[in-house]
Amino acid sequence: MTASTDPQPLDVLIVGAGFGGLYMLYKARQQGLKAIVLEAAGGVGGTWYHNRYPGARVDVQSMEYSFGFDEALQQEWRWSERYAPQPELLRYANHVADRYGLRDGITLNTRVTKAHFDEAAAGWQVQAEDGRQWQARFLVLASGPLSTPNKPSFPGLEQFAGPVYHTGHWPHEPVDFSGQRVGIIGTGSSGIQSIPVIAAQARELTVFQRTANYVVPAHNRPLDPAYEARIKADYAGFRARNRAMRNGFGSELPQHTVSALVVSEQELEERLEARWQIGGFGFLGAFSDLMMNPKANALAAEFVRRKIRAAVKDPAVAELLCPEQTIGCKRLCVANDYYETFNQPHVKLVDIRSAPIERFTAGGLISGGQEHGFDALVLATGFDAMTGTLMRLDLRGRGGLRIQDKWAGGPSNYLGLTIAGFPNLFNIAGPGSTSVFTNVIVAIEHHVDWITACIAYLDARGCRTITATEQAEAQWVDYVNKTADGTLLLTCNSWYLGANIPGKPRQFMPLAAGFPVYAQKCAEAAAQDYKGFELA
Ligand code: N01
Repeated sequence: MTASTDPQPLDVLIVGAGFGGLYMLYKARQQGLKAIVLEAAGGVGGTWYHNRYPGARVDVQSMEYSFGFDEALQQEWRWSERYAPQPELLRYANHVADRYGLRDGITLNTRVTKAHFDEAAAGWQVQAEDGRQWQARFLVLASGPLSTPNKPSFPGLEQFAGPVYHTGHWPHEPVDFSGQRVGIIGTGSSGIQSIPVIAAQARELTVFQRTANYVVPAHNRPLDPAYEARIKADYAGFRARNRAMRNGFGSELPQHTVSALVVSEQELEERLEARWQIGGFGFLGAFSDLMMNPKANALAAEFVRRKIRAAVKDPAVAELLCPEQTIGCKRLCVANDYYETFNQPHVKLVDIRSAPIERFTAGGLISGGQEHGFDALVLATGFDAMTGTLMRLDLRGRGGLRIQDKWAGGPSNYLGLTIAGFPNLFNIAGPGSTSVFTNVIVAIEHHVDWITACIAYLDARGCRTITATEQAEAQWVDYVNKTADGTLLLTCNSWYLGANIPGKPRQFMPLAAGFPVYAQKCAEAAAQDYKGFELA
């Protein structure tokens, strides 16, 4: 392993051993580059290493949410379910690390805290928490868009006597809620997946909800061997069709070009019902304008509210579970049996919007003047998304420019990949790219392929540095903002906007242009000799 004593700088230093870091290491080595990964955790897998809460599973179908870079890998790996559970995804990450001999390039239990650009060396000086240092020509941040848990500072939380778990940082030892009274705060994707599973174990479950969310059924089931065989018969074609989709997945569903506003009531119902029965994100593709037109969106939202009222027996609880915001503005949730869970007598729903949490006590919390008791607390309160992990790094570019100063008003970058003032630095699946709007593995493969091609280009021409120009970056930020402007994505308080973190600048962070358009723009910049960059 290259550490401070090694006089030879690395070609590439990669931060994070999730899917992004693993593929980046593989690809860099394929290209003959000397590369390593530094990973804070005790194992590979990133998201799937940390998010091991009860019920954690992917909500993009397994046959799509997997690497497509190697035909042999995609042929040999077998998923057990339509939506793979977290332990299987973690096994997959470990399989990839072993299959491609990546482990000797990965240093675990090593949290990068500092990375400074060194002008004289035209590269990066990187330091870990324990003081070890590395030098590298290129720095690739594969630290994940959803990797820094959001732990709100609830008054008096430290007084709570029981254990507190965060879904995004779940312990590795088994957590047994049998016979316990459990409280859970948060009803986003993590909360919604874990609530039915915790309810099945706990003696009592109290769900503290600030904002109700739309949940479409997953209809998870064992993977159909006939479906698997059909996909594997032309996996490359399947991948290519998915890459041509706006979100990088879902090519098996027909694309509807019809507006929800022009069909009869019966046809509206039938089409939405058909997508409901299929399950998953395809629900929002039932019509062409659900994410563009508020009236069309309202029809789909009302359809889901009718489903909630039909599923939940207590009308008052059903009403509380009915979301008010536009559907799809906050990320749609996909899960099994979520609404039905609230029919169980030991599951209670508490509205903390009308009666906010006042404070914690040793035995629970007080909201609306009423004490709610529980033995263990689960925070399903999400992440400081997209920028949180970088903003906690001592990351300094040219002339000592700090990322905290550069991004004080919100993230800015070029192509979602590079930051003006930070030469030779690449960010995988970060803000300004379609990252979290796509099947993230499609986003990762695209980013890594682009980055490695860029490094090959620079090396072939003897260039030492590449830096996005201020002008290209400003135009890109403008493009990211304009793309969101025409949509309903700005109509609610989502983590896409940073609205879940008090004090975070309100800026729409991911690019809503769709993956094919985005990939085309990245390819065009590369084909025009890295237009928008300064090469030196
Ligand atoms: O986090 P979230 P998540 N007081 O931010 C509430 C991916 N993911 O971990 O909506 C009270 O969505 C907050 O309330 P509100 C996926 O991209 C994928 O669930 O802000 N409540 C909300 O209900 C997802 O979108 C998968 O009013 C507070 C919840 O906590 C992303 O990760 C699975 C609060 C947080 O929801 C994040 O999902 C899981 C406070 N102070 C996650 N602060 C799959 O692939 C926050 N909340 C299946």
